[in-house]
Amino acid sequence: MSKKPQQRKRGRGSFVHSTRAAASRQKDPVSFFARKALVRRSTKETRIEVALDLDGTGRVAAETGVGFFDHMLNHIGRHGLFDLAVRAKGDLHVDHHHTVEDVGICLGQALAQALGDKKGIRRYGFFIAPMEESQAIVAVDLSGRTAVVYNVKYRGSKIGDFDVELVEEFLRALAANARMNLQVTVPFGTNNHHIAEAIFKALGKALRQAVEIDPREGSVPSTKGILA
Ligand SMILES: [Mn+2]
Repeated sequence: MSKKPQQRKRGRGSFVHSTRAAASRQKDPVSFFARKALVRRSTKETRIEVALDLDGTGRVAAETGVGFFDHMLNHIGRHGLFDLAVRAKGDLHVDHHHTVEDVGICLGQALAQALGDKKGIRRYGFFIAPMEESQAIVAVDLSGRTAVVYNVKYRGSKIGDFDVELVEEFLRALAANARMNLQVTVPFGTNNHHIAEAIFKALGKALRQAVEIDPREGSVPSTKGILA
């Protein structure tokens, strides 16, 4: 029918995955552009690159220098079916805080960028993830307004050398920069690793739903006509 879909030019480095354009797989005109983003951010505390393709296959390369955090980023990408590359060089000699929070900022910005005007998306997503003895419930609304509910109790403050409070820091940074409503509840669970893992898996699944193109939705899914 029409011309070949254009891709937005974003990448400069080989760091970015070469992925097929969403438009080549979906005939829906609302996904005419590839839903990708590349975010770079440098401060005195961290240097971060995030490449994101919402219509990926779940390929993730996460190198933040924080092993447990890389493991969690893998869950977001794998279960969100995103292609996601995260490279961070942070002040880990201080602690993990700046690195984890700033990756949240960059991933949130990448989400917002890749979503563009949000035309045709489902907007809402939710998932209940069981993980051994733990369960996490995550609900998201890509509303353009930031709100976070984080209702999680851990046993102890660490997962290996990772502070569990950083999970919340990451999620708050992500939600603020993606401008979404993010609600996380863990009704039960005893193992900190399982609790965190359930949260990140549920987040990936919920985001996948929310960013997905709804074939019946031809415009921005809001009575206001805008999600910003
Ligand atoms: Mn694990």
